[in-house]
Amino acid sequence: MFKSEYLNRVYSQLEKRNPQQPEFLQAVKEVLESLEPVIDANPVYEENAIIERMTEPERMITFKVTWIDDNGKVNVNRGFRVQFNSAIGPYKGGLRFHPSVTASVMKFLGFEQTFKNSLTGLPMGGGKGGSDFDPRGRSDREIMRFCQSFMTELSKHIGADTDIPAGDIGVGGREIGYLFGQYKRLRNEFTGVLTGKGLQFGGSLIRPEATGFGAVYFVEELLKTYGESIKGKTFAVSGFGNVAWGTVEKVNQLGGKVVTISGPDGYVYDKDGVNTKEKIDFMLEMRASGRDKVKDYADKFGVEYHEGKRPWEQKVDIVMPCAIQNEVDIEDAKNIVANGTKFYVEVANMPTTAEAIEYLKAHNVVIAPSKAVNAGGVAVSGLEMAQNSMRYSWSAEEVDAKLREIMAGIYKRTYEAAEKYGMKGDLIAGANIAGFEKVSEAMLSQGIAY
Ligand code: 2IT
Repeated sequence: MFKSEYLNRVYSQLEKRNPQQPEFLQAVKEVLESLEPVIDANPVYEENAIIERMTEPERMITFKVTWIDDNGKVNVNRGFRVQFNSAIGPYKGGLRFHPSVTASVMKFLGFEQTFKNSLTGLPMGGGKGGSDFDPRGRSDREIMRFCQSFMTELSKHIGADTDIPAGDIGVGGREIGYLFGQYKRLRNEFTGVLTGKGLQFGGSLIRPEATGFGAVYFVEELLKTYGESIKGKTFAVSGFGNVAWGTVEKVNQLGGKVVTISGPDGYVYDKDGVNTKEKIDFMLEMRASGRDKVKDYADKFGVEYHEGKRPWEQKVDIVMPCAIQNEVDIEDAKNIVANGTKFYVEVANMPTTAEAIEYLKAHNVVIAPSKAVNAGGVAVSGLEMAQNSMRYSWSAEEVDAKLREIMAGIYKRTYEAAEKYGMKGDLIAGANIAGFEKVSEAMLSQGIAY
């Protein structure tokens, strides 16, 4: 499967050891494919079992979360925290509350987070966590009780210099507030143990926007390489959560037009663009309502609604999946190619099936991988940690300028790493290689520990 004997050996061992973990294996395989030339050129990695070590989390915590709903019923969920790699800094990564959360999903996200955080240039290791708890339709009080129970266990494993969780799907400012409150109550300690906090208690300006803004800054850099710009381009976006919202906002600011957003129920096609304050704010209202139906947008603004469909059938210049893993499959990839789309920009974590990636690549679509594109979110989390350590806060302009510079740096590192190994323009390979180099060098310097 791989040309390298070493990688074949490691990967088949990994398959044996993780038989029920398709998402984790998918994420690892994609990275190992990119690393072949690096591994071949540097025997030191095999000599030190670097790939074996990088594909095994340092620690994987699974715990029970019991909580009482508004009807007095006792509920049981499963909580996770994966502390994947601490070579370059304390574990850092989001918490996801979604029914699709499994050990496999947590491990794929934690594995990718390690590379992503490395790419930001900031000193953060990789971690991820969450629960199979489904927040949909739950009252505010139920969310609070769940968060308090979840943190009661999680608090034993995290800390401002150990492991710093943040949000992800199903975990926004409200949830981070409840989690922070419970941590403080348990420890009697006011520290920057979580990021994505409210502005009143140590949060950073621009953190809610950061993932989407960063993704669009990345697109800006990418388009420069091809002598193009965002102005006048049309975009298909999926999702309507925090990431899609920031993306839509920034595309508008830079003169592009987003014509789709989507939910679990289907997608809307807004030919004029999701381009007024009212429309953009409505994305937040839809999330707050907990209904999880993008049909509400179509009803309110009188635009096309495609029930049960995904936006990738629409002809646009740039495609940006912003929802969840494996949301773009081979059929979608065929649509994207048939529509003549030239730029495919992953924003959600691993939104593309392996088969779809292969098809897009074979048809010369430019692919920007999520671990580079969406790194602006965790990068501004890193800036939030820096501000907390200084007991200080930067203005929105300062944070935004730093974010823009960080994204330009990520693009440059990604582009140059691919070029260095003879794969110019292959940003998937570039991101994986650039992320890998820093982490593996740190591991080598620290001896055989983890
Ligand atoms: O996937 C991600 O990078 C996040 N959910 C953000 C993580 C963070 O620590 O801000």
